This record gives sequence, C-alpha cells and structure tokens, in this order.
Amino acid sequence: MQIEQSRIDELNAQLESGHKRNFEFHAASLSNVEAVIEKLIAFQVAIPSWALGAGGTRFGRFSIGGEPGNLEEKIEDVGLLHKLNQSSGAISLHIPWDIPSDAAKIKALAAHHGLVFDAMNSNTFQDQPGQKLSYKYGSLQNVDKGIRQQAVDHNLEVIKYGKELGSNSLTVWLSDGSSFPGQLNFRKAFQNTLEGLQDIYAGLPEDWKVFVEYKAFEPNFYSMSVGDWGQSLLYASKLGPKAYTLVDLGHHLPNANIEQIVSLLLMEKKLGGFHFNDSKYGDDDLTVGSMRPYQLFLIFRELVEGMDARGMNHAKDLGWMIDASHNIKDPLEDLLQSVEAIQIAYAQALLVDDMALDEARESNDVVRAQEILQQAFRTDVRSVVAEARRRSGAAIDPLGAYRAMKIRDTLIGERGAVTKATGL
Ligand code: LRH
Ligand code: MN
Repeated sequence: MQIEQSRIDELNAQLESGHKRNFEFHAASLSNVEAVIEKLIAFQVAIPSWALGAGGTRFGRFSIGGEPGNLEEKIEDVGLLHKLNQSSGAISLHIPWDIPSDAAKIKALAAHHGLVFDAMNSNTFQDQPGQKLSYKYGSLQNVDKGIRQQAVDHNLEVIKYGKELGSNSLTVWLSDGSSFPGQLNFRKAFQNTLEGLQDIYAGLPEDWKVFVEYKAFEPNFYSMSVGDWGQSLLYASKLGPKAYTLVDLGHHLPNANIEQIVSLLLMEKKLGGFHFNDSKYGDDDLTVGSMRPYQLFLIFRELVEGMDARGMNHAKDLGWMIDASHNIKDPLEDLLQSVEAIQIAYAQALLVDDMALDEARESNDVVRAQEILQQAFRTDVRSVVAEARRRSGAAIDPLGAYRAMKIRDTLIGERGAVTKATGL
C-alpha cells in the first residue's frame, strides 16, 4: 500500500490550528528554534529490515498480521514510515534474511519510496540451510580455519550486495564467545577474530566503513569475543581508518555509563554509529526512550558536544539506526514511537546553553550545571519536532495518522492475518 500526500495534508489540516498555537507558544521561549528545526529535518534514522514483523523470544512469538513476507514488502513498510514522519529515509538490511533477488529493481523500488540503503549486516550467528560448516562454536574466533574462512567469505558477499544497492558500510556483530570458564583461549580467540576482520577490512571498497558492534552477553553467557567498547575500540584501532565501533544501547552491563563511552569514542574518532533501542535488564530491544529517556538525552548531549567540537555534520557523519524487536506492539507503531523519541532527545540536546554549561563546569558549580541540563530535558519540544515534520510534508501526528488510515488493517487485508517476516 502507499499513502497519498493529500491524505496526510487532510489530516494535518484537522490538527493545524491546535498545532500552530502549541508551536508558537513553545517556540517563543526558544532562542534557536529555527536552527533546531533545520537540524531535525535533516536528521534521518535508518530502519532495520529485521524489525518490521513481530519479534519473539524463546518462550513464544505472537503474529501481528499483515507482516512483510519479502524484501519488496519490507521496503514498502519503511516507505510508509518515511511518508508519515519524513525521518526514516533509510533501511538497513540483514543478509541472508534480505538477499536482493534483483539489486537494480530493489534499489529503484527503495528510491521510489525515498529510501537509501544504510549499513549492511552480516550474519554468522546462525547456521543457514545447506551451510557446510557450523558456527556453533563461533565464527571468526573458531579454532577451525575452514569455519573462519567461511565467515570471512560471507562478509565479503554481504559487501558485494551492499555495493549493488549503494550502501557504504558493513556492521559486523559476532555472537562469538564462550559459555563456560575454560572453554576458550581468550587471546587466540581475539587473534583469530582480528585476522578475520582484517581479511574483511581488506575487502572493503575505498569509501566504505566497517562497524564493529560489541555486546556484553547473549547468546554466550561467560565471555563475548567483542564484549565491550574497549575490545571493539581495540579491533577498530588495529584494523585501520575505515573501522569504527558501533554502540547498541542494549549491549551493556547494568548501569554502564553509555554517554561517557560515547563521548570518549567520539573524541578518539572511532565512533561509527548507533543501534538505538531501550532496555531495563538485558538486550531487551524495546522502544527507544521507553525506559530511560534521560539517558538517551544525555547520550545526545555528548553527541552534540562531541560532534560540534570536531565540526562534524550531525545528520551525515555517524550511522543512526534503530535495532529493536517488537514482541507485543505493532512494529510500525513501535518504530514511529522510536523515531519520535530520538528526535525529541536530539532537539532537547540542541537546546542546552553550551556557554553557561562550560562556565558552570569551569567553576565547579555542580548545581548550576545540572540545572542547565535538566532545563533542556524538561523542555517540551514535541511541537517543535511536529513542526519539523509539518514543514517536510510529513504528518504532524504520525501515529494518529497511521491509526486514522487503518494501515495495519489494510496490510492484513493485502497480506493476510497469519504472516511471518524474516528476522528475529
Ligand atoms: C545483536 C544485534 C545485532 C543484530 C541483531 C539483529 O543483538 O543487536 O545488531 O545483528 O541484533
Ligand atoms: Mn544491534
């Protein structure tokens, strides 16, 4: 299905006067509102192709109906999100779940929906039907040279698909590690993994980046061979200038200070991008900003400060991606909420009075420093984010529009009630 612009304009017209009053009231007290709106319009978040169906856990999965059954329908669904918020202009594919049958056709279909292809994701955490060698004991870390080579070859194949689609980055997340003390020689596992990543790095086109995604635990529960930001930074530093770390918000041990990790990786010019989600316990892959919105704001604070300190382009110089799994919510509603939460945290981070904060820090005025941050976090920027959407031709209220248009019912009508999208 496709959404007609006239339908969005119609729904916006119904909200126009209330929105205008709300926006003008809030904008009146914001000195840099136009600059914030400009940045919000430019800021695009990539949607994961593996999160357009109902996710699940080992305990069960509950179909949502109308799920995309192939890559074309996944692109169509991201096209729906982008039409509604004009902030989801990219899709991140996972191979082999999303192998393009005809890359040129797929690229044209994406362009038709105003989409580009963000980072490609390899998969050496599952054994595919007909696969010769198993990744049961790991992929790049594996004691078996043949299995390590199979994993390298897979990643080079993923790069090939990415080149055909116009992507320019590869995310490597390795489930490798161990689940019992004694199982693994950590140093050998590191060396094997580094050699494998070096072979993959050697296969990167000139203008590509490789993101090394770390994770503290799961599916291994004693050690992970890329277990934290330090290990990811070690790999990325040894690999070379095209290698970066990738921060998935759900991949940290409890109470980790992620905003500090982000500020240091950015300072070291080794922060490549994000997998945004939220969590209370483990890698829960929940809606962004649904559990710890203040942490998300603090992360964007470090991003804005660190990127401005290096003159970076907020919209283009880092990989902004969502990585979530929808066990009980409609995936498209969940993703609309996540993009909104990201835009709100970014807008609030842009409101912070940098000069005043520096002064407070330089004079150890801890109370003043906290007040300056929380002033921004406690500022209601929802109408500013909505105004950015309105100006970019999107829905003032994407979630309201999604429901008013009964999109899920239409998708169920088109695709059936019992469907399963490839992915997690
Ligand atoms: C691992 C991960 C990784 C993806 C997978 C779908 O937990 O975050 O980024 O490959 O989820
Ligand atoms: Mn991830």
